[in-house]
Amino acid sequence: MGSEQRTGTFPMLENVATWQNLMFLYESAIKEVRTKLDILSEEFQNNYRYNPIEYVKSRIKTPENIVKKMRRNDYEITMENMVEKINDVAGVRIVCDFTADIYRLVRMIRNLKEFEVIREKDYIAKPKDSGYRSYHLIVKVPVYTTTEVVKTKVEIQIRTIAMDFWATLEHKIYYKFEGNAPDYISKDLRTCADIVAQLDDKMLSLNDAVMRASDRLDNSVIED
Ligand code: 0O2
Repeated sequence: MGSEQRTGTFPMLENVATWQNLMFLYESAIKEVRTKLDILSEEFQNNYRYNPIEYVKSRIKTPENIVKKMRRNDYEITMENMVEKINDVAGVRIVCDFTADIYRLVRMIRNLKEFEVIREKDYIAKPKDSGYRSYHLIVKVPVYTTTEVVKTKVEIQIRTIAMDFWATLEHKIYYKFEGNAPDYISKDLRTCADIVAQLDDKMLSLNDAVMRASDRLDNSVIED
C-alpha cells in the first residue's frame, strides 16, 4: 500500500514526530516575528508618538491548504518540498492605516539584524491581475532550540486596512467559486481594487493635511 493511501490526503503526516517538530519551528518563528513587531511599535510610539501598525494577525497554513498549494505547483507532496518550496507555511499579516506606513515598516524590517530578508514582492507598485495589492517579504528567522538554531521562513504581508478589506472579501469569493468566478464578478472586484487604491491615496493626503494643520495650531498656541 502506498503512503498516500495509508494517510488519505496527507502523506506528509506519515512521520508525525517530524511534522510536529516542523510545526513547532513555524509557530516559534511566528512568535519571534510578533515579539519583534511589538517592540518596534512600542519604540515608534515612544519616539514619535505615532504607531504605524494598526494590528497584526498570524496563522499557520492548514495541512489541507499546504497540500493544495503543492499540488497546484506540481510539487511532490513531501515535507522536504514543503520546507524548501512553500514560503508561507508561517504567515504574519501587518495592517496599517496608510500606504506610507507600509514602506516605513518594510525599511524597518530590512534593518533588523536578526531577520534575513530573502525575497520581496511589491504588489502595491505592481498589483496582481486580480487587483490584489499588498507588500510581501519572506524572512528567515532564527529559532533557538536547546540543541540548534534553525532559520525558519515566515511570509510577512503588509497592507492597509482598505487593502485588507478588499483581499479578505476577494479571498472568500475566490474560494466560493474555486478560482473560477464569473467574469463580471472578477471585473467588479478589479474596479473595487481601483477604488480602494484611490481611497488609500485620499486618506493619506487627508492625514497629511490634518498633521500640517495641527502643527500650525500647536505653533500658534506656543506663540500665544
Ligand atoms: P492563503 O489561503 O491566503 O494562504 P511564491 O511565493 O512565488 O512561491 P505564492 O506563495 O503563490 O508563490 O506567492 P504570492 O502570489 O505572493 O501569494 C502568496 C499569498 O498572497 C497567497 O497565499 C495569498 O494569501 C496572498 N495573495 C496572492 N494573490 C492574491 C489575490 O489575488 N487575492 C488575495 N485575496 N490574496 C492573494 P495563498 O496560499 O494563495 O492563499
